[in-house]
Amino acid sequence: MADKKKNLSEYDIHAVPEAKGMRFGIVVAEWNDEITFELCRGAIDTLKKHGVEDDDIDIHYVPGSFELPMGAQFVAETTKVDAVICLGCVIQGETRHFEFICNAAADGITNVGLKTNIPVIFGVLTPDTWQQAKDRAGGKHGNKGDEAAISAIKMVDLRRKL
Ligand code: RBF
Repeated sequence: MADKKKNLSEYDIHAVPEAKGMRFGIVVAEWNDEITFELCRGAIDTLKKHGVEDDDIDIHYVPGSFELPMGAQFVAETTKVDAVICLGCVIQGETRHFEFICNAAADGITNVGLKTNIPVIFGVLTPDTWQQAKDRAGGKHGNKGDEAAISAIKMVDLRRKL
C-alpha cells in the first residue's frame, strides 16, 4: 500500500474486505489538532467508504499522543468495538520530548492491542516539520488516517477469519 505507491491514501480497493457491521473506536490526540482532526476526517471517510455505519464509529479525544495508549485501553475495555484507531501527530522539530512521546505511544499502543486482543492501530505521524505533517494529513502524500482505517478493517477481518 503506501510503501509501494508513496501515498498514504492509495491502496488496492479490491484487497479491502467489506466492513459493514464492523465497529470502530477512534482515539484522537488534541495536540496539533489542525493535523489530527484531518487524520480523523480521513479515517471516518475511509471506514464509511468500505461500508461502516456512522453509528458504528465512536470518537474519543485525549490531550496528546502520550495519552493514546490509555485512551485506547479505556475504549477497548469498556465499549464493544472490533478495533481501535489511534491518531496523533508529534513533530520532531518542535518538541524536545519527541522520542519519549513517540516511544511511549508506540510501545503503549502495541501493548494495549496484545493485552486486550483487540487490534489497536498506530495512526501517529512523526514528521520533522509542520509541512511534512500537512503533506500527510490530506496533502500531497495522502492521509495517514486513511491508511490507519484500512489497516483496522484488515485486522478485524483477519481476526474474524481465524
Ligand atoms: N503531544 C502530541 O501529540 N504531539 C506533540 O508534538 C507534543 N509535543 C509536546 C511537547 C511538549 C514540550 C510537551 C510538554 C508535551 C507535548 N505533547 C505533544 C503532549 C503529550 O503527548 C502529553 O499530552 C503531555 O505531555 C501530558 O502528558
